[in-house]
Amino acid sequence: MSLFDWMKGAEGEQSPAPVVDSQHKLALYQRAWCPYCDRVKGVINELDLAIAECDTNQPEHLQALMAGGGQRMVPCLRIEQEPGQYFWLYESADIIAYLRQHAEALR
Ligand SMILES: N[C@@H](CCC(=O)N[C@@H](CS)C(=O)NCC(=O)O)C(=O)O
Repeated sequence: MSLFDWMKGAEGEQSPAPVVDSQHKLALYQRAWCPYCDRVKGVINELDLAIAECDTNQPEHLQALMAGGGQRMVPCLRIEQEPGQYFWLYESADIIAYLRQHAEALR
């Protein structure tokens, strides 16, 4: 392993988002007036997926996002990899890439 690889690991690179077999295992944390959220929601519509939305203007959803994902930033895709065990995917571009890549398997 090179020094460069070791340093990347030391920075705590995030593991890849887990692949799941149903859109019902996903939830999008989002809120109104967020252009990044709107971009993700546009792609969800385009792909004809039905993904639950959690509005972080509601305190219980904001609290769940911060407790699970560690940041208040939206959009964030919650992926249920095992019952009750979640992976939190931030960044609209990464969420969109994940949905496009796995759309067929999710339907
Ligand atoms: N690079 C991020 C930017 C997302 C972003 O800036 N979201 C804003 C809302 S539009 C946000 O949540 N800011 C942090 C905050 O309000 O606490 C992405 O593309 O998803």
